Amino acid sequence: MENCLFCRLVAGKIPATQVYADDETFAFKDINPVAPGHILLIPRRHMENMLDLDDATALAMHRALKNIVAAEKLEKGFRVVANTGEHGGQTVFHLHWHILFGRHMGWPPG
Ligand code: D5M
Repeated sequence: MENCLFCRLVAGKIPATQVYADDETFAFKDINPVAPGHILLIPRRHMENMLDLDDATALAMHRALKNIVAAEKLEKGFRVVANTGEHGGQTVFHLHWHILFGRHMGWPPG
């Protein structure tokens, strides 16, 4: 998708600080972190949100998440957020999981 920010990022047309990559997924540091650790995990293939996620890609995303958690040594915990749609606060319409860590997370979110 030519006009999709994260498609362009995964294609190397926009710089990113890569954290993890495999055949189906890509992870990089969020440009506007809201926690000491803030990684975005995305599928390489364009899909708008959680509702477009197919079974195979969901498995790949989960496997990537576990690899990142192990590599970043997140045994103290972390939070995964998938802002979805207007009321969910989504601003980039290529599915991404925010992986937040490095501090105690509050609840409820804003
Ligand atoms: O989150 C979209 C997120 O994408 C937001 O936290 C900023 C991040 N972002 C936007 N552009 C970039 C680039 N170029 N690199 C890294 N991170 C970026 P949402 O859940 O859609 O509000």
